[in-house]
This record gives sequence, C-alpha cells and structure tokens, in this order.
Amino acid sequence: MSSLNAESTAYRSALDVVRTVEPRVADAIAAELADQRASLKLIASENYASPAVLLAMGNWFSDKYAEGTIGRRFYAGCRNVDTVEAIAAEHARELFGAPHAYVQPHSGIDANLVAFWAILADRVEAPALRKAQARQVNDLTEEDWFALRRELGNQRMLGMSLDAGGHLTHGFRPNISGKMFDQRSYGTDPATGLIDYAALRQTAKEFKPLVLVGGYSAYPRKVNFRILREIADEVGATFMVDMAHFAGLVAGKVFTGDFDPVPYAHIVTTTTHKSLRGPRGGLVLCQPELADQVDRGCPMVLGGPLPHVMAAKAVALAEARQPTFADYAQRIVDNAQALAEGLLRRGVRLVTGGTDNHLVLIDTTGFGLTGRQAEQALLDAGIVTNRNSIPQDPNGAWYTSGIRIGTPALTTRGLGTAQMDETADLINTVLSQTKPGVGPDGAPSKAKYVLDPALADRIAKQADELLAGFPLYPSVDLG
Ligand code: DSN
Repeated sequence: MSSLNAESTAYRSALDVVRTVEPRVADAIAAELADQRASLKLIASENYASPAVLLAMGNWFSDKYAEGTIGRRFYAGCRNVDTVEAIAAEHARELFGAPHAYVQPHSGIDANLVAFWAILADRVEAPALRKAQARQVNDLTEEDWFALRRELGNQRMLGMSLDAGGHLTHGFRPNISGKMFDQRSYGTDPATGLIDYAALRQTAKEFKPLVLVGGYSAYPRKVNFRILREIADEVGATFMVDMAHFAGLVAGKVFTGDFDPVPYAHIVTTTTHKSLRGPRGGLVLCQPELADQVDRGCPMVLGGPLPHVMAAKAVALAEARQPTFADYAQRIVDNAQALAEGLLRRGVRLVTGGTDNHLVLIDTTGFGLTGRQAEQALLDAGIVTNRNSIPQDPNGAWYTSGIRIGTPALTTRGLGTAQMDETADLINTVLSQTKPGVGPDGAPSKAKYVLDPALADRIAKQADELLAGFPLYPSVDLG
C-alpha cells in the first residue's frame, strides 16, 4: 500500500469512528483541513505538522497519567511513556547540542514558567535552604518560609519590550510573569529598529536583573546571544532565551555561532509547533547545573504530562534531525527575504527595512491604516496574517500599527521565492486599496476600513491560483 493510501485510509477511518459519536466534530475536523488548504497562511507562528506527527498524537497515550520524570513517576505503569519521553528528550539534546532536555511543557508559556521557577529555585530557594540547613521547603520554619516566599516574589527580570517584538510572557503585567517579577525592558534603536546592545548593557548594569531574557515573537532580525551572555555575566544574571519563534532555524543550522542561543544561554525554552514544525507544545533545554530544577517542572508548575504529545514531539524532532530539515530552514529564510524584497520594491515600509529570519513586520502607517484594519482587509482577500505592535507604536497593543507575516507554513507547503514575490504583490495591492473607515458618529475609526469587495474577491482568487500548485497534505484524501 502506498503512503498516500495509508494516510488517507488512516484519516478516513478515524473520522468515521468520530462520526459515529458526534458527527459535527468529524465535520469540523474535515472543514479545518479544507480551510487550511484554501488559505494563504502567513501567520509567523503557525506551520503544518506532518501526518506522522499528527497521527502520533491521536492514541491511548492520552489516557495515561505520568507525573514525575523518566523512571521516577508518581503513577505505576509508565513504561511506554518513559520510552517516548526518553526518545523525545534524546532527539532534542542531539538536535540542539544541549546537555539536558525536558519535553513535558504543554506550551511556550509553560516552558517559560518551568524555566523561571528553575532559575528561582536555583538562585533564591536553594541558597535559603542551605542557609537554614534545611533539605527541602517543608523543613523550613514558618518564619523562614515566609521570608523565602517574599524573596521569591521580589526578583528582577530584564526582557525585550513588547513593542520592540518581545513576548508577553517575558515579564509583562497582564501575564503571570509580570506579577512574579519586577520587570524592566530593553528596546530597539529608533533609527535602525535593531537591538541597541550598548543601551541594553547600560540598563542591565543599572537594574541588575536576576534573569536576562533573550528571544522575541516579532523581531525580524538575528540576535547576538554571545553579547547577551556577556552582559548577563557582567551583572550576575541567569541568561534565558525563548527561541519559540526561531527554533526551526536553530535546528536547521541557519542560526549558528553567535546567533545560536544554546551554547550561550543557561536555559532555553521553545514551543514545538512554530518553525520547528511539531505538535503544539513546548520544551526546555538547559545546562547541567539547572537540570534537576527543570525536571521538577511537573508537578511544580505543570499539570500531568501529555504523553501523546510527547510521542508526537519525538517524531517531529526525529524529522528535524533529517538533512532535509536544514534545507527547509534555509528556504524559510530565503522566502522571508524574497517577501521582504518584493514588498520593499513596491514601496512598503518594513520595520528594520528587511529580515534575517522567518518574519517580516510591515509598518501599516505607511498605508494610513492601523494593524487591525490591514489584518481584516487582508483576511477579506484570503490572506491570513496577524496585527502586531511596532516600535513606538502610536496605536497601542490592540489596534497596533503593524502586520506580522511569516514564511514557515507556506515554505512547508512548497512555495518558493517566485511565489513570495507574487504574495508581496497581493499584499501590497490589498493594503494600497484599503482606506480607513469612520465610526457611526462619523469620527475616524481604528477598526473600520473600506475595501472594494470585488477587488478582495479578485485577490482571493489569485491567492487560490497561487496555492493550487502547492497542495497541502497531498497524501491525505478525505474523499
Ligand atoms: N502566539 C504566539 C505568536 O503568535 O507569536 C506566541 O505566543
């Protein structure tokens, strides 16, 4: 049986089984595939995992509790969970050249929480235990415990500002990390849009953070992690990098030397579903001195592991160790650069004037639009993106002044640099033909916009034609 038949048979059978219980769910699953096939997906944080990854998740591993770590569980009967967790961790260590890997986090925020609490345990809790000559927290007196809790909640974090491309989980108030840490941000040089390492160093020296966080979700350039580590060492900070967005570029050896965070950071977190192209989830890599604290992630901050997702992580990480993945990673960047060049050639304003990675940030003020207006107009034309703040954003975090676009998903689908130029043309046509709208009172609106529906339909058809040569999940025929 060919692999096409095997995959189609697997999915058809699975949907038939679901349909016998709740047909609407089976229909929604099938409709999701149809929608994904039909859209020009430029969301920088999304991708398409392989059928092998997706199928590894849909099974009886989901039924198993496995709190604890490999060979040291709080439940009996975890032999097979141990097997898949060990395989996933081994692939993660080998792929990234990391001494230790922890593959249980359910998401990026969970991976970051594990990292934050591993750092706090290492830097704050362990010294307090030693001072009190206590083996563990339950051995502390009420007075020592109260003092330790206060100290744990009174530490400092320095991370990239949100409008420069940082992430909410890097110490911002609406997120738990902002409630845990006293946070200060570093930003980018207003003239270039690039990280200002001298200003960052100065801020670190003044603020003296316990944790220096590198990594971003909307910064279109490489980051020099060697310099960040030097700064962390100068101020006695633990250096953590959240590489969720660019893990695929690290895995594929596009980011090497000073731009690979793994050799420089004490601890690295990532999601597994973005450029890494695995299942939705997270993982943590760390130096040996933090390994024991990281392994306490569950039950300290994580619920029971998701063994079915760890199985899928193992498959995805095995895929990322294949030589073809390095080629994929390079094509992600080639495509992002072609997209950026296509937009620049058409006069579109880009934050930092281009890209070194998988994402491009359009400054929509060049079109007289907010990010929200631009996002919705593009969606009308079948182009799926997301609005994003830009440095010194005049429209705030809800309406924003930017559109973030990324190439991991379309690259998986097989589109190349020629199609990126066509994509740039479609985006520019929509945005240049969209006008800001007015609210019911006639005042300018940051949400309403005017776009000729006939033009939106024409662009959506062109997007369909562009995608027609690059079928998504070609081996899956649901009939
Ligand atoms: N939601 C992810 C992103 O789009 O960047 C990060 O949390």
